[in-house]
Amino acid sequence: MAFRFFMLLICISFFSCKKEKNLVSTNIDKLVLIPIPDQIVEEDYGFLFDQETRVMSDTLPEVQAIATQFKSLLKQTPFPLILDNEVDENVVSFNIVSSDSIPSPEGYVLAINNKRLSLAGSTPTGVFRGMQTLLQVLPDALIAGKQIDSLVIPGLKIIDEPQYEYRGMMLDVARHFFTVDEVKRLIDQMALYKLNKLHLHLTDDQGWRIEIKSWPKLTEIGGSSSVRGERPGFYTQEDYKSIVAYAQSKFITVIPEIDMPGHTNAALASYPELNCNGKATKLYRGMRVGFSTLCVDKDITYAFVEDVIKEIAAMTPGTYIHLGGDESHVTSKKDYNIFLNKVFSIVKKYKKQVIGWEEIESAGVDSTYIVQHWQRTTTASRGLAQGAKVILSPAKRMYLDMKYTKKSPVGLTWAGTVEVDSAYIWKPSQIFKDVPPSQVLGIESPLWSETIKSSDDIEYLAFPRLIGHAELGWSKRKNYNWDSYKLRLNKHYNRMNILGINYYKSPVLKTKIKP
Ligand code: IFG
Repeated sequence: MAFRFFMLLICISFFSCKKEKNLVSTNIDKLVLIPIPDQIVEEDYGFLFDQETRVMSDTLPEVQAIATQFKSLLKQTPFPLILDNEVDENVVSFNIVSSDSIPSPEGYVLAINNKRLSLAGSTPTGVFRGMQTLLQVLPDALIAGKQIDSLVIPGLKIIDEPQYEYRGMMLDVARHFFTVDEVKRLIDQMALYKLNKLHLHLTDDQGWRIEIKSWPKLTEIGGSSSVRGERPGFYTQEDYKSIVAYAQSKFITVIPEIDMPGHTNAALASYPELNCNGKATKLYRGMRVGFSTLCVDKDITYAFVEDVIKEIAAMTPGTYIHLGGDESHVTSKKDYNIFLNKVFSIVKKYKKQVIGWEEIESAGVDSTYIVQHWQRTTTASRGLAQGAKVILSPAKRMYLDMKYTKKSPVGLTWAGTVEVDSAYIWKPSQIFKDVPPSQVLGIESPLWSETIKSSDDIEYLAFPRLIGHAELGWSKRKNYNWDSYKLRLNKHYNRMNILGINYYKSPVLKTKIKP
Protein backbone atom coordinates (compact mmCIF):
# COMPACT_ATOMS: atom_id res chain seq x y z
CA MET A 1 0.00 0.00 0.00
CA ALA A 2 2.81 2.37 1.02
CA PHE A 3 4.61 1.61 -2.24
CA ARG A 4 1.55 2.41 -4.31
CA PHE A 5 1.09 5.64 -2.35
CA PHE A 6 4.72 6.46 -2.99
CA MET A 7 4.32 5.77 -6.72
CA LEU A 8 1.24 7.96 -6.78
CA LEU A 9 3.24 10.78 -5.13
CA ILE A 10 6.02 10.33 -7.70
CA CYS A 11 3.49 10.49 -10.49
CA ILE A 12 1.70 13.54 -9.18
CA SER A 13 4.90 15.46 -8.31
CA PHE A 14 7.09 14.68 -11.30
CA PHE A 15 5.25 13.30 -14.29
CA SER A 16 1.89 13.62 -15.88
CA CYS A 17 1.32 9.94 -15.58
CA LYS A 18 -0.93 9.15 -18.50
CA LYS A 19 -2.43 5.84 -17.55
CA GLU A 20 -0.52 3.57 -19.95
CA LYS A 21 -3.11 1.20 -21.36
CA ASN A 22 -2.08 -2.29 -20.50
CA LEU A 23 -0.86 -4.08 -23.58
CA VAL A 24 -2.99 -7.00 -24.69
CA SER A 25 -1.36 -9.24 -27.21
CA THR A 26 -3.86 -10.61 -29.75
CA ASN A 27 -3.83 -12.66 -32.92
CA ILE A 28 -5.91 -12.56 -36.07
CA ASP A 29 -6.04 -16.30 -36.80
CA LYS A 30 -9.61 -16.62 -35.60
CA LEU A 31 -10.90 -13.71 -37.70
CA VAL A 32 -13.39 -14.62 -40.44
CA LEU A 33 -13.19 -11.97 -43.14
CA ILE A 34 -15.35 -12.33 -46.27
CA PRO A 35 -14.64 -10.88 -48.80
CA ILE A 36 -10.98 -11.40 -47.96
CA PRO A 37 -9.12 -8.06 -47.82
CA ASP A 38 -6.22 -7.22 -50.12
CA GLN A 39 -3.52 -6.70 -47.48
CA ILE A 40 -3.67 -7.69 -43.81
CA VAL A 41 -0.82 -7.67 -41.30
CA GLU A 42 -0.95 -8.53 -37.62
CA GLU A 43 -0.02 -6.03 -34.89
CA ASP A 44 1.50 -7.15 -31.57
CA TYR A 45 -1.19 -5.59 -29.40
CA GLY A 46 -4.92 -5.11 -29.72
CA PHE A 47 -7.06 -2.12 -28.87
CA LEU A 48 -8.49 -2.29 -25.37
CA PHE A 49 -11.63 -0.30 -24.59
CA ASP A 50 -11.93 1.48 -21.25
CA GLN A 51 -13.87 4.31 -19.60
CA GLU A 52 -11.66 6.94 -21.28
CA THR A 53 -11.91 5.52 -24.79
CA ARG A 54 -13.19 8.24 -27.11
CA VAL A 55 -14.76 8.23 -30.59
CA MET A 56 -13.63 10.67 -33.26
CA SER A 57 -15.33 11.26 -36.59
CA ASP A 58 -14.91 13.36 -39.69
CA THR A 59 -17.53 16.09 -39.96
CA LEU A 60 -19.20 14.60 -43.08
CA PRO A 61 -22.69 13.44 -42.05
CA GLU A 62 -22.28 10.05 -43.76
CA VAL A 63 -19.09 9.45 -41.78
CA GLN A 64 -20.72 10.65 -38.56
CA ALA A 65 -23.50 8.14 -39.24
CA ILE A 66 -20.92 5.35 -39.39
CA ALA A 67 -19.40 6.50 -36.08
CA THR A 68 -22.89 6.57 -34.59
CA GLN A 69 -23.53 3.04 -35.87
CA PHE A 70 -20.31 1.95 -34.16
CA LYS A 71 -21.29 3.56 -30.88
CA SER A 72 -24.73 1.94 -30.98
CA LEU A 73 -23.07 -1.44 -31.57
CA LEU A 74 -21.26 -0.99 -28.23
CA LYS A 75 -24.30 0.17 -26.29
CA GLN A 76 -24.22 -3.14 -24.35
CA THR A 77 -20.74 -2.32 -23.02
CA PRO A 78 -19.77 -0.15 -20.03
CA PHE A 79 -17.78 2.23 -22.24
CA PRO A 80 -19.18 5.79 -22.63
CA LEU A 81 -17.39 6.33 -25.96
CA ILE A 82 -17.71 10.09 -25.73
CA LEU A 83 -17.28 11.93 -29.02
CA ASP A 84 -14.02 13.89 -28.86
CA ASN A 85 -12.13 15.19 -31.89
CA GLU A 86 -9.17 16.43 -29.85
CA VAL A 87 -7.60 13.22 -28.51
CA ASP A 88 -5.00 11.27 -30.43
CA GLU A 89 -4.76 8.12 -28.30
CA ASN A 90 -7.22 5.70 -26.78
CA VAL A 91 -9.61 6.69 -29.56
CA VAL A 92 -11.71 5.02 -32.26
CA SER A 93 -11.54 7.31 -35.30
CA PHE A 94 -13.45 7.43 -38.58
CA ASN A 95 -11.68 9.73 -41.01
CA ILE A 96 -11.61 10.94 -44.60
CA VAL A 97 -8.10 11.12 -45.99
CA SER A 98 -6.70 12.26 -49.34
CA SER A 99 -7.17 10.12 -52.42
CA ASP A 100 -3.37 10.15 -52.72
CA SER A 101 -3.23 7.83 -49.75
CA ILE A 102 -6.35 5.82 -50.62
CA PRO A 103 -6.84 6.06 -54.40
CA SER A 104 -9.87 3.79 -54.71
CA PRO A 105 -13.20 5.51 -53.96
CA GLU A 106 -14.23 2.32 -52.15
CA GLY A 107 -10.85 1.62 -50.58
CA TYR A 108 -10.08 1.91 -46.87
CA VAL A 109 -7.38 1.41 -44.25
CA LEU A 110 -8.32 -0.21 -40.94
CA ALA A 111 -5.47 0.16 -38.44
CA ILE A 112 -5.86 -1.31 -34.95
CA ASN A 113 -3.16 -1.25 -32.25
CA ASN A 114 -2.92 -0.58 -28.53
CA LYS A 115 -3.17 3.20 -29.05
CA ARG A 116 -6.04 3.56 -31.48
CA LEU A 117 -8.57 1.93 -33.75
CA SER A 118 -8.64 3.95 -36.93
CA LEU A 119 -10.79 3.47 -40.03
CA ALA A 120 -10.02 5.78 -42.96
CA GLY A 121 -11.26 6.12 -46.53
CA SER A 122 -10.92 8.81 -49.19
CA THR A 123 -14.71 8.90 -49.48
CA PRO A 124 -17.60 8.06 -47.12
CA THR A 125 -18.20 5.00 -49.31
CA GLY A 126 -14.71 3.73 -48.52
CA VAL A 127 -15.23 4.26 -44.80
CA PHE A 128 -18.55 2.39 -45.06
CA ARG A 129 -16.95 -0.54 -46.87
CA GLY A 130 -14.27 -0.66 -44.18
CA MET A 131 -16.97 -0.62 -41.51
CA GLN A 132 -18.23 -3.95 -42.89
CA THR A 133 -14.79 -5.41 -42.28
CA LEU A 134 -14.70 -3.89 -38.78
CA LEU A 135 -18.07 -5.56 -38.07
CA GLN A 136 -16.48 -8.90 -38.96
CA VAL A 137 -13.54 -8.14 -36.64
CA LEU A 138 -15.89 -7.43 -33.72
CA PRO A 139 -16.81 -10.45 -31.58
CA ASP A 140 -20.02 -12.36 -32.29
CA ALA A 141 -21.31 -11.57 -28.78
CA LEU A 142 -21.29 -7.86 -29.59
CA ILE A 143 -23.08 -8.33 -32.92
CA ALA A 144 -25.60 -10.51 -31.09
CA GLY A 145 -26.29 -7.53 -28.79
CA LYS A 146 -25.12 -9.39 -25.68
CA GLN A 147 -23.95 -7.44 -22.59
CA ILE A 148 -20.13 -7.56 -22.50
CA ASP A 149 -17.94 -6.00 -19.83
CA SER A 150 -14.58 -5.99 -21.52
CA LEU A 151 -13.54 -5.64 -25.14
CA VAL A 152 -10.23 -5.87 -26.93
CA ILE A 153 -10.12 -5.75 -30.73
CA PRO A 154 -7.32 -7.76 -32.38
CA GLY A 155 -4.36 -5.66 -33.55
CA LEU A 156 -4.07 -5.53 -37.32
CA LYS A 157 -3.59 -3.28 -40.32
CA ILE A 158 -5.79 -3.86 -43.35
CA ILE A 159 -5.30 -1.99 -46.62
CA ASP A 160 -8.14 -2.92 -48.95
CA GLU A 161 -9.88 -1.97 -52.18
CA PRO A 162 -12.21 -3.76 -54.60
CA GLN A 163 -11.20 -5.74 -57.68
CA TYR A 164 -14.38 -4.81 -59.58
CA GLU A 165 -16.37 -1.57 -59.41
CA TYR A 166 -19.68 -3.34 -60.14
CA ARG A 167 -20.66 -5.93 -57.50
CA GLY A 168 -24.38 -6.53 -57.63
CA MET A 169 -27.45 -8.62 -57.05
CA MET A 170 -30.69 -8.61 -59.03
CA LEU A 171 -34.05 -9.28 -57.39
CA ASP A 172 -36.99 -10.16 -59.65
CA VAL A 173 -39.99 -8.49 -57.99
CA ALA A 174 -42.20 -9.10 -61.04
CA ARG A 175 -42.87 -12.86 -60.96
CA HIS A 176 -43.54 -12.60 -57.24
CA PHE A 177 -43.77 -9.20 -55.54
CA PHE A 178 -41.59 -8.43 -52.50
CA THR A 179 -42.46 -5.67 -50.05
CA VAL A 180 -40.35 -2.59 -49.33
CA ASP A 181 -39.33 -4.11 -45.98
CA GLU A 182 -38.29 -7.39 -47.61
CA VAL A 183 -36.15 -5.46 -50.12
CA LYS A 184 -34.63 -3.34 -47.31
CA ARG A 185 -33.77 -6.54 -45.40
CA LEU A 186 -31.93 -7.82 -48.46
CA ILE A 187 -30.13 -4.47 -48.82
CA ASP A 188 -28.89 -4.78 -45.21
CA GLN A 189 -27.52 -8.24 -45.99
CA MET A 190 -25.91 -7.16 -49.28
CA ALA A 191 -24.14 -4.25 -47.57
CA LEU A 192 -22.42 -6.59 -45.10
CA TYR A 193 -20.52 -8.18 -48.01
CA LYS A 194 -19.62 -4.90 -49.75
CA LEU A 195 -22.04 -5.31 -52.68
CA ASN A 196 -22.80 -1.95 -54.28
CA LYS A 197 -25.53 -2.46 -56.93
CA LEU A 198 -29.14 -3.61 -56.55
CA HIS A 199 -30.79 -4.32 -59.91
CA LEU A 200 -34.59 -4.45 -59.46
CA HIS A 201 -36.41 -6.39 -62.20
CA LEU A 202 -39.60 -4.31 -61.91
CA THR A 203 -41.70 -5.50 -64.86
CA ASP A 204 -42.40 -8.76 -66.67
CA ASP A 205 -45.20 -10.87 -68.15
CA GLN A 206 -46.68 -11.67 -64.74
CA GLY A 207 -46.52 -8.25 -63.11
CA TRP A 208 -45.83 -4.50 -63.39
CA ARG A 209 -44.49 -3.39 -60.01
CA ILE A 210 -43.73 0.33 -60.25
CA GLU A 211 -46.35 3.09 -60.28
CA ILE A 212 -46.25 5.22 -63.45
CA LYS A 213 -48.53 8.19 -62.81
CA SER A 214 -49.20 8.86 -66.51
CA TRP A 215 -50.21 5.19 -67.07
CA PRO A 216 -52.03 4.20 -63.84
CA LYS A 217 -53.45 0.91 -65.12
CA LEU A 218 -49.95 -0.53 -65.33
CA THR A 219 -50.15 -1.12 -61.57
CA GLU A 220 -53.95 -1.12 -61.12
CA ILE A 221 -54.21 -4.04 -63.56
CA GLY A 222 -50.61 -5.07 -64.26
CA GLY A 223 -49.75 -5.05 -60.56
CA SER A 224 -52.78 -7.10 -59.53
CA SER A 225 -51.37 -10.53 -60.38
CA SER A 226 -48.23 -12.69 -60.19
CA VAL A 227 -47.05 -16.26 -60.78
CA ARG A 228 -49.96 -18.41 -59.59
CA GLY A 229 -51.50 -15.16 -58.28
CA GLU A 230 -49.53 -15.76 -55.07
CA ARG A 231 -47.86 -12.38 -54.60
CA PRO A 232 -49.46 -9.43 -56.42
CA GLY A 233 -48.51 -5.87 -55.51
CA PHE A 234 -46.55 -2.84 -56.59
CA TYR A 235 -44.38 0.03 -55.33
CA THR A 236 -45.88 3.47 -55.24
CA GLN A 237 -43.36 6.07 -56.34
CA GLU A 238 -42.90 6.93 -52.66
CA ASP A 239 -42.17 3.27 -51.90
CA TYR A 240 -39.62 3.12 -54.70
CA LYS A 241 -37.95 6.35 -53.58
CA SER A 242 -37.66 4.97 -50.03
CA ILE A 243 -35.95 1.84 -51.38
CA VAL A 244 -33.56 3.99 -53.43
CA ALA A 245 -32.78 6.21 -50.43
CA TYR A 246 -32.31 3.24 -48.11
CA ALA A 247 -29.94 1.60 -50.57
CA GLN A 248 -28.07 4.88 -50.92
CA SER A 249 -27.63 5.04 -47.12
CA LYS A 250 -25.70 1.76 -47.51
CA PHE A 251 -23.82 3.10 -50.54
CA ILE A 252 -25.73 0.76 -52.86
CA THR A 253 -27.05 2.09 -56.18
CA VAL A 254 -30.46 0.90 -57.38
CA ILE A 255 -30.66 0.02 -61.08
CA PRO A 256 -34.31 -0.24 -62.25
CA GLU A 257 -35.17 -2.64 -65.07
CA ILE A 258 -38.16 -2.09 -67.34
CA ASP A 259 -37.90 -5.18 -69.56
CA MET A 260 -38.81 -4.59 -73.21
CA PRO A 261 -39.90 -5.29 -75.95
CA GLY A 262 -40.44 -8.85 -74.64
CA HIS A 263 -41.53 -9.83 -71.11
CA THR A 264 -44.27 -7.17 -71.40
CA ASN A 265 -47.55 -9.06 -70.97
CA ALA A 266 -48.46 -7.17 -67.77
CA ALA A 267 -48.38 -3.86 -69.70
CA LEU A 268 -50.18 -5.41 -72.69
CA ALA A 269 -52.92 -6.69 -70.34
CA SER A 270 -53.27 -3.19 -68.83
CA TYR A 271 -53.65 -1.14 -72.03
CA PRO A 272 -55.36 -2.57 -75.16
CA GLU A 273 -53.84 0.20 -77.27
CA LEU A 274 -50.34 -1.12 -76.62
CA ASN A 275 -51.24 -4.32 -78.52
CA CYS A 276 -50.89 -4.42 -82.31
CA ASN A 277 -54.45 -5.84 -82.54
CA GLY A 278 -55.84 -3.24 -80.11
CA LYS A 279 -57.01 -5.95 -77.70
CA ALA A 280 -55.69 -6.31 -74.17
CA THR A 281 -54.10 -9.68 -73.37
CA LYS A 282 -55.13 -11.66 -70.30
CA LEU A 283 -53.09 -11.40 -67.12
CA TYR A 284 -50.56 -14.26 -67.07
CA ARG A 285 -49.86 -16.39 -63.99
CA GLY A 286 -47.67 -19.03 -65.57
CA MET A 287 -43.90 -19.39 -65.89
CA ARG A 288 -43.31 -19.46 -69.66
CA VAL A 289 -41.13 -16.81 -71.29
CA GLY A 290 -40.73 -15.28 -74.75
CA PHE A 291 -44.39 -15.01 -75.82
CA SER A 292 -44.99 -11.24 -75.54
CA THR A 293 -43.90 -8.10 -77.39
CA LEU A 294 -44.77 -4.42 -77.46
CA CYS A 295 -46.10 -3.27 -80.85
CA VAL A 296 -43.06 -1.91 -82.65
CA ASP A 297 -45.08 -0.31 -85.48
CA LYS A 298 -47.31 1.89 -83.29
CA ASP A 299 -46.35 5.46 -82.28
CA ILE A 300 -48.17 5.06 -78.98
CA THR A 301 -45.61 2.41 -78.02
CA TYR A 302 -42.85 5.05 -77.99
CA ALA A 303 -45.02 7.58 -76.20
CA PHE A 304 -45.62 4.89 -73.57
CA VAL A 305 -41.93 4.01 -73.30
CA GLU A 306 -40.95 7.67 -73.05
CA ASP A 307 -43.50 8.36 -70.28
CA VAL A 308 -42.24 5.34 -68.35
CA ILE A 309 -38.55 6.18 -68.76
CA LYS A 310 -39.17 9.83 -67.91
CA GLU A 311 -40.83 8.93 -64.59
CA ILE A 312 -38.31 6.19 -63.75
CA ALA A 313 -35.34 8.44 -64.58
CA ALA A 314 -36.70 11.16 -62.29
CA MET A 315 -36.62 8.70 -59.37
CA THR A 316 -33.26 7.14 -60.20
CA PRO A 317 -30.11 9.01 -59.05
CA GLY A 318 -27.95 6.25 -60.56
CA THR A 319 -26.48 6.57 -64.04
CA TYR A 320 -28.11 3.47 -65.52
CA ILE A 321 -31.54 2.32 -66.57
CA HIS A 322 -31.85 -1.38 -67.49
CA LEU A 323 -34.01 -1.99 -70.57
CA GLY A 324 -34.02 -5.77 -70.42
CA GLY A 325 -34.12 -6.84 -74.09
CA ASP A 326 -34.00 -10.57 -73.31
CA GLU A 327 -36.01 -13.41 -74.87
CA SER A 328 -37.93 -11.27 -77.36
CA HIS A 329 -38.79 -14.44 -79.23
CA VAL A 330 -41.91 -13.04 -80.95
CA THR A 331 -40.30 -9.79 -82.07
CA SER A 332 -38.56 -10.05 -85.45
CA LYS A 333 -34.86 -9.21 -85.34
CA LYS A 334 -35.53 -6.23 -87.62
CA ASP A 335 -38.33 -4.92 -85.38
CA TYR A 336 -36.26 -5.62 -82.26
CA ASN A 337 -33.42 -3.45 -83.55
CA ILE A 338 -35.74 -0.67 -84.72
CA PHE A 339 -37.50 -0.67 -81.38
CA LEU A 340 -34.34 -0.64 -79.28
CA ASN A 341 -32.69 2.13 -81.29
CA LYS A 342 -35.70 4.35 -80.67
CA VAL A 343 -35.68 3.46 -76.99
CA PHE A 344 -31.92 3.98 -76.65
CA SER A 345 -32.48 7.57 -77.83
CA ILE A 346 -35.21 8.04 -75.23
CA VAL A 347 -32.93 6.85 -72.42
CA LYS A 348 -30.22 9.27 -73.55
CA LYS A 349 -32.77 12.11 -73.77
CA TYR A 350 -33.32 11.63 -70.02
CA LYS A 351 -29.56 11.69 -69.37
CA LYS A 352 -29.28 8.05 -68.43
CA GLN A 353 -27.14 5.23 -69.81
CA VAL A 354 -28.38 1.86 -71.03
CA ILE A 355 -27.83 -1.53 -69.47
CA GLY A 356 -29.44 -4.47 -71.23
CA TRP A 357 -29.20 -8.23 -71.31
CA GLU A 358 -26.55 -9.29 -73.83
CA GLU A 359 -29.04 -9.58 -76.73
CA ILE A 360 -29.26 -5.78 -77.05
CA GLU A 361 -25.89 -5.80 -78.84
CA SER A 362 -27.75 -6.57 -82.11
CA ALA A 363 -29.28 -3.06 -82.07
CA GLY A 364 -25.82 -1.49 -82.03
CA VAL A 365 -24.08 -0.46 -78.81
CA ASP A 366 -20.92 1.45 -77.87
CA SER A 367 -18.68 2.23 -74.89
CA THR A 368 -21.49 4.04 -73.08
CA TYR A 369 -23.57 0.83 -72.85
CA ILE A 370 -23.35 -2.14 -70.51
CA VAL A 371 -24.34 -5.58 -71.82
CA GLN A 372 -25.22 -8.08 -69.13
CA HIS A 373 -23.87 -11.54 -70.00
CA TRP A 374 -26.21 -14.32 -68.88
CA GLN A 375 -26.44 -17.09 -71.48
CA ARG A 376 -24.23 -16.88 -74.60
CA THR A 377 -20.66 -15.57 -74.47
CA THR A 378 -20.81 -15.25 -78.26
CA THR A 379 -23.64 -12.74 -77.98
CA ALA A 380 -21.99 -10.71 -75.23
CA SER A 381 -18.70 -10.81 -77.17
CA ARG A 382 -20.36 -9.01 -80.07
CA GLY A 383 -21.33 -6.26 -77.65
CA LEU A 384 -17.78 -6.10 -76.30
CA ALA A 385 -16.43 -5.91 -79.85
CA GLN A 386 -18.54 -2.75 -80.28
CA GLY A 387 -16.88 -1.24 -77.22
CA ALA A 388 -19.65 -1.92 -74.71
CA LYS A 389 -18.78 -2.82 -71.15
CA VAL A 390 -19.98 -6.09 -69.65
CA ILE A 391 -21.24 -7.29 -66.30
CA LEU A 392 -20.99 -11.02 -65.75
CA SER A 393 -24.02 -13.08 -64.75
CA PRO A 394 -23.27 -16.47 -66.34
CA ALA A 395 -26.39 -18.47 -65.43
CA LYS A 396 -24.45 -21.66 -64.67
CA ARG A 397 -22.50 -19.86 -61.93
CA MET A 398 -24.40 -16.75 -60.93
CA TYR A 399 -28.13 -17.49 -61.24
CA LEU A 400 -29.26 -17.72 -57.62
CA ASP A 401 -32.62 -19.18 -58.71
CA MET A 402 -30.85 -22.34 -59.87
CA LYS A 403 -31.39 -25.16 -57.38
CA TYR A 404 -28.35 -26.22 -55.30
CA THR A 405 -29.27 -29.82 -55.98
CA LYS A 406 -32.29 -31.53 -57.55
CA LYS A 407 -33.66 -31.85 -54.01
CA SER A 408 -33.74 -28.09 -53.34
CA PRO A 409 -37.34 -27.15 -52.39
CA VAL A 410 -37.32 -23.98 -54.51
CA GLY A 411 -35.52 -22.84 -57.66
CA LEU A 412 -35.21 -23.91 -61.31
CA THR A 413 -32.75 -26.15 -63.11
CA TRP A 414 -32.74 -25.05 -66.78
CA ALA A 415 -29.09 -23.92 -66.44
CA GLY A 416 -28.25 -26.91 -64.25
CA THR A 417 -27.90 -27.18 -60.46
CA VAL A 418 -25.36 -24.89 -58.76
CA GLU A 419 -23.88 -26.04 -55.43
CA VAL A 420 -21.96 -23.65 -53.20
CA ASP A 421 -18.60 -24.75 -54.62
CA SER A 422 -19.72 -24.44 -58.26
CA ALA A 423 -20.92 -20.89 -57.60
CA TYR A 424 -17.45 -20.00 -56.33
CA ILE A 425 -14.98 -22.02 -58.35
CA TRP A 426 -14.75 -20.00 -61.58
CA LYS A 427 -12.74 -17.01 -62.74
CA PRO A 428 -14.58 -13.85 -63.79
CA SER A 429 -11.41 -12.63 -65.48
CA GLN A 430 -11.34 -15.69 -67.77
CA ILE A 431 -14.86 -15.41 -69.27
CA PHE A 432 -13.84 -12.70 -71.78
CA LYS A 433 -10.08 -12.89 -71.45
CA ASP A 434 -9.38 -11.31 -74.84
CA VAL A 435 -10.87 -7.90 -73.97
CA PRO A 436 -9.22 -5.14 -71.93
CA PRO A 437 -10.01 -5.73 -68.22
CA SER A 438 -11.46 -2.20 -68.12
CA GLN A 439 -14.40 -3.45 -70.22
CA VAL A 440 -15.37 -5.99 -67.54
CA LEU A 441 -17.09 -3.85 -64.89
CA GLY A 442 -17.86 -6.70 -62.54
CA ILE A 443 -20.41 -9.34 -61.61
CA GLU A 444 -24.07 -9.54 -60.63
CA SER A 445 -26.06 -12.38 -59.06
CA PRO A 446 -29.62 -12.51 -60.49
CA LEU A 447 -32.38 -14.04 -58.33
CA TRP A 448 -35.43 -14.74 -60.51
CA SER A 449 -38.61 -15.24 -58.46
CA GLU A 450 -40.80 -17.71 -60.39
CA THR A 451 -40.51 -20.20 -57.50
CA ILE A 452 -40.02 -18.01 -54.40
CA LYS A 453 -42.39 -15.93 -52.32
CA SER A 454 -40.73 -14.92 -49.02
CA SER A 455 -37.55 -13.49 -47.48
CA ASP A 456 -36.78 -17.00 -46.25
CA ASP A 457 -36.89 -18.24 -49.85
CA ILE A 458 -34.70 -15.33 -51.01
CA GLU A 459 -32.15 -16.09 -48.29
CA TYR A 460 -32.23 -19.85 -48.85
CA LEU A 461 -31.24 -19.38 -52.49
CA ALA A 462 -28.96 -16.36 -52.06
CA PHE A 463 -26.96 -17.51 -49.03
CA PRO A 464 -24.25 -18.64 -49.00
CA ARG A 465 -23.71 -18.43 -52.78
CA LEU A 466 -24.04 -14.61 -52.80
CA ILE A 467 -21.29 -14.38 -50.16
CA GLY A 468 -18.93 -16.30 -52.44
CA HIS A 469 -19.90 -14.04 -55.34
CA ALA A 470 -19.17 -11.02 -53.13
CA GLU A 471 -15.63 -12.33 -52.64
CA LEU A 472 -15.19 -12.92 -56.39
CA GLY A 473 -16.34 -9.33 -56.98
CA TRP A 474 -14.34 -7.62 -54.26
CA SER A 475 -11.17 -9.62 -53.56
CA LYS A 476 -8.01 -9.77 -55.65
CA ARG A 477 -7.58 -13.15 -57.36
CA LYS A 478 -4.19 -13.71 -55.66
CA ASN A 479 -5.82 -13.61 -52.23
CA TYR A 480 -8.46 -16.32 -52.41
CA ASN A 481 -9.11 -19.94 -53.31
CA TRP A 482 -11.84 -22.45 -52.58
CA ASP A 483 -10.00 -24.21 -49.74
CA SER A 484 -9.36 -20.98 -47.81
CA TYR A 485 -12.87 -19.71 -48.54
CA LYS A 486 -14.48 -23.01 -47.45
CA LEU A 487 -12.72 -22.75 -44.07
CA ARG A 488 -13.80 -19.16 -43.58
CA LEU A 489 -17.36 -19.80 -44.73
CA ASN A 490 -17.69 -22.71 -42.30
CA LYS A 491 -16.71 -20.38 -39.47
CA HIS A 492 -19.00 -17.66 -40.82
CA TYR A 493 -22.15 -19.73 -40.31
CA ASN A 494 -22.26 -18.65 -36.66
CA ARG A 495 -22.36 -15.00 -37.72
CA MET A 496 -25.15 -15.75 -40.22
CA ASN A 497 -27.08 -17.46 -37.40
CA ILE A 498 -26.74 -14.30 -35.33
CA LEU A 499 -27.87 -12.21 -38.31
CA GLY A 500 -30.90 -14.49 -38.72
CA ILE A 501 -30.08 -15.31 -42.33
CA ASN A 502 -31.95 -18.41 -43.56
CA TYR A 503 -28.98 -19.87 -45.43
CA TYR A 504 -28.69 -23.27 -47.13
CA LYS A 505 -26.57 -25.73 -45.14
CA SER A 506 -24.52 -27.20 -47.91
CA PRO A 507 -23.12 -30.73 -47.49
CA VAL A 508 -20.21 -29.57 -49.62
CA LEU A 509 -18.95 -27.68 -46.58
CA LYS A 510 -19.39 -30.58 -44.18
CA THR A 511 -16.74 -32.67 -45.88
CA LYS A 512 -13.49 -32.93 -43.93
CA ILE A 513 -11.69 -29.61 -44.10
CA LYS A 514 -7.95 -29.82 -44.78
CA PRO A 515 -6.22 -28.32 -41.66
N1 IFG B 1 -34.38 -16.38 -68.25
C1 IFG B 1 -35.15 -15.14 -68.24
C2 IFG B 1 -35.68 -14.67 -66.91
C3 IFG B 1 -36.05 -15.80 -65.98
C4 IFG B 1 -34.91 -16.78 -65.89
C5 IFG B 1 -35.16 -17.84 -64.83
C6 IFG B 1 -33.02 -13.93 -68.29
C7 IFG B 1 -32.25 -12.74 -68.77
C8 IFG B 1 -34.69 -17.39 -67.24
N2 IFG B 1 -34.28 -14.07 -68.78
O1 IFG B 1 -32.52 -14.70 -67.51
O2 IFG B 1 -36.82 -13.85 -67.13
O3 IFG B 1 -37.24 -16.44 -66.39
O4 IFG B 1 -33.99 -18.54 -64.51
